[in-house]
Amino acid sequence: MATEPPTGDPVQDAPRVEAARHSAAGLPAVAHTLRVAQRQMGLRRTARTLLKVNQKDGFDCPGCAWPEGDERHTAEFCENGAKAVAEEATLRRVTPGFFAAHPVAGLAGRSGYWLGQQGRITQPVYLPEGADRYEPVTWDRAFGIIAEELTALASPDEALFYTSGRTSNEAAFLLQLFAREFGTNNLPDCSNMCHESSGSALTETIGIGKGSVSLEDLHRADLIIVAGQNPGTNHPRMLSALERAKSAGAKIISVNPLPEAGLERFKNPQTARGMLKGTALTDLFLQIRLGGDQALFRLLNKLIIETEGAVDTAFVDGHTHGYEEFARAARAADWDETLTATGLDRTAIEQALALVLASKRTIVCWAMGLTQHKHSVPTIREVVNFLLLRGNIGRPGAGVCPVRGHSNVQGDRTMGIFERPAPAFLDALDKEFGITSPRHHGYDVVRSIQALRDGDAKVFFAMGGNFVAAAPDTDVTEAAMRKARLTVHVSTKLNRSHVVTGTRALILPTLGRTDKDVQAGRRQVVTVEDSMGTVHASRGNLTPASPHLLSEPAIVARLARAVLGPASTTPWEEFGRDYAAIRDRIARVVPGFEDFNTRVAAPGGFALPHAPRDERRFPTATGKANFTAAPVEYPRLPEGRLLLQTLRSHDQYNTTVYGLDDRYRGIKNGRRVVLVNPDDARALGLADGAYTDLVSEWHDGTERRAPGFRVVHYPTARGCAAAYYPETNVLVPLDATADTSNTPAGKSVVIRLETP
Ligand SMILES: Nc1nc2c(c(=O)[nH]1)N[C@H]1C(S)=C(S)[C@@H](COP(=O)(O)OP(=O)(O)OC[C@H]3O[C@@H](n4cnc5c(=O)[nH]c(N)nc54)[C@H](O)[C@@H]3O)O[C@H]1N2
Ligand SMILES: Nc1nc2c(c(=O)[nH]1)N[C@H]1C(S)=C(S)[C@@H](COP(=O)(O)OP(=O)(O)OC[C@H]3O[C@@H](n4cnc5c(=O)[nH]c(N)nc54)[C@H](O)[C@@H]3O)O[C@H]1N2
Ligand SMILES: [Mo]
Repeated sequence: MATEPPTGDPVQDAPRVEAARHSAAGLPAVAHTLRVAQRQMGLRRTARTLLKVNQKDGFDCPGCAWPEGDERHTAEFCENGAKAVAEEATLRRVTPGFFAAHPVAGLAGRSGYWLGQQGRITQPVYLPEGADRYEPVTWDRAFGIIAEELTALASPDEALFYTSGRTSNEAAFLLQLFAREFGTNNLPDCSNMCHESSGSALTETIGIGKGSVSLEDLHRADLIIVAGQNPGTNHPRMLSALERAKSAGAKIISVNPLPEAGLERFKNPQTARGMLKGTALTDLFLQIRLGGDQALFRLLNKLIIETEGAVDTAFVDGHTHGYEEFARAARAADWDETLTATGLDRTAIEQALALVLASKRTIVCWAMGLTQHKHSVPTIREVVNFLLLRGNIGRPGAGVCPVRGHSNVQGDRTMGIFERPAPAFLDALDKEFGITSPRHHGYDVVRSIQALRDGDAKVFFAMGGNFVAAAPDTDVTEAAMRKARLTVHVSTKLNRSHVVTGTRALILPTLGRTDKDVQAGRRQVVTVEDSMGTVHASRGNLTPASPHLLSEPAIVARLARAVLGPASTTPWEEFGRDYAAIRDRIARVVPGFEDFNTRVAAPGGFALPHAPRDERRFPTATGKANFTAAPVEYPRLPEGRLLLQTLRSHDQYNTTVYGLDDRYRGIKNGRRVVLVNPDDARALGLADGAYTDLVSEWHDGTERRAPGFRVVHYPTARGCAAAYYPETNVLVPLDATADTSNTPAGKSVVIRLETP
């Protein structure tokens, strides 16, 4: 039967390589979607769920954070959204019988793919000290165990509360409230590994860490620059917006070391023309070296400044600060150094400049290609400089567009999931609940790992996600996690983090986005915020995988009561029963959410205020948009080495592997591949199809090894290589992080290829 999980471990990594594709979506994507969905859900459930994705009366796709817009199609989802839904709505089940049959040590020998394929977890389970396998546990006992460990800590700061970005606003708000009432700001989240660099750079320069454009703006832009992002795989619905912009006359520049199929041509499955011919998207492809973006934008900025009439002086004079100092630094930009840093030729940069100067409305979109480098924050600040020069912020059709990953990662941050909360936020929280939140900062992801490693943190609680697989330096992270007294995971599916445990461990199974959530006899809705700051409701419609599941808000509410006891005056029971009551409190604590319950009832929801976009007001320290003038940095490679980026294949969602193909890049049936420019490979004596180890070299002299990768000759930029995460996280040193944001620098790892 199609919905049975595989029994053996099917990961026989035996990659086959075909020609890479030059277009994305189209018929193959539709066929692929239906095949994957049916395998997990069967035919009836496939139809029932896929028709509800991203509909105004349906649930928000648990895939990416791309917004839906007002005109929706009957099938408002993409191939990879459908895979995310199928993964959650699967009919496969992990029951107590499964845990009885599989000791944890055995599960730890399985691949993440195999673990994920086993299905939805149906009951809470507990791994007692010294036991070799998880056993069923009641919810009350589970909360009791957590309370026992938390109250035994010497300080609340020995506890860590991690959040992955699928959590609803309501659950996120409760979790941060609980953590602060308990007494800590240790609220690391996946954002620390994701768009933290964007948040850091934007808050300082424009006063708010979020993007400034709407879908409408994209449709109206003259020029869209997509830098360091692979939307064909990771935000497929963005291709429709790019197509629409193109048909209204926009130009698109892609800046990427890889030629990504989705940016070359989009075959829109919603239109007949799209299916047949498709739309060419990219007008100019800048095949940049990894980490060369700051140098590129700095030179473009110099060229703009040196072009008569190109700077929007009215905007610069009226709305910005620091222009003179920045302009001095920009004028000093050097062509030769830029060509070295970027690997581009002069003509390509001149073509880009021509498109930039011809545009009155420019948007820059980016994702992990800009955020996961040592110098990511200055790189993104340089993008801001670039947009400010020509007044491209706070004008229709123009602005910054950091494209978020997880479907509610932006909302979780808005709800206060942040280890460095603003004092004004804590003041409002304290006033509303009559508590005293700690004011000192907590740990982010990397510091949490260091704290576990050094014995400074002892309890790890995760609201979703797969911490040990997503975090860098796998061996160090896993060893750190094993030192914890207690590890707790609120999860839908099994993953690596459940089998790398502390002395005691709990798995608490929860409802997902697609599941119907009924509390005290009443159907509940949750809310999410998309990448463009629109907040809307989400309602699942499937019967939950098991009657034993609790919703995320119910779990936090019951946990909080178990830990804080009757002394807490927060109405946790009411919050667990009625999410509207949580929203009433959010409305009083978080600016922009006034009248939350009424406004979110409107189909499509409402847009949060964004001062730079709405009124060209910049709530920064200077009260203006800030130009910044950091020195230009780029990675320098020792002889015979390559710079590795760790990225996503088409068949995965972060650490969740759906399958072993990366269709657009022509890779089949395997994930242990390393893409290398053919000239570099030849210089290193490596034929296509050769096997090699990846050895990363860190400047403290330590080395890390990932064995057995098949070399694929691939047209990436010279000096650069690419391989999939999470397999390559063993190579990323814990200390290799971005300045200021502390985001792991997973897109610039110095490696050598070593044939054993
Ligand atoms: N199907 C699917 N959808 C997803 C996800 C998923 O795993 N699967 N993950 C979600 C999440 S959490 C996130 S954060 C997003 C991630 O979305 P992306 O950021 O698109 O994901 P990556 O695969 O990391 O791709 C990075 C892209 O940047 C390019 N790049 C790398 N380094 C550089 C550089 O130095 N300069 C430039 N200019 N380009 C560079 C790479 O070649 C690649 O095209 O997607 C979200 N959506
Ligand atoms: N080397 C390298 N490392 C990276 C990256 C990279 O590009 N390179 N990217 C980074 C980025 S951008 C991110 S965002 C992180 C991702 O880090 P995480 O968010 O921690 O990881 P995910 O793989 O998205 O988490 C998947 C798990 O979430 C659980 N889950 C799914 N849905 C739900 C739900 O509705 N509720 C609950 N409670 N649990 C659920 C399932 O058990 C599933 O196994 O990884 C980061 N790590
Ligand atoms: Mo992400």
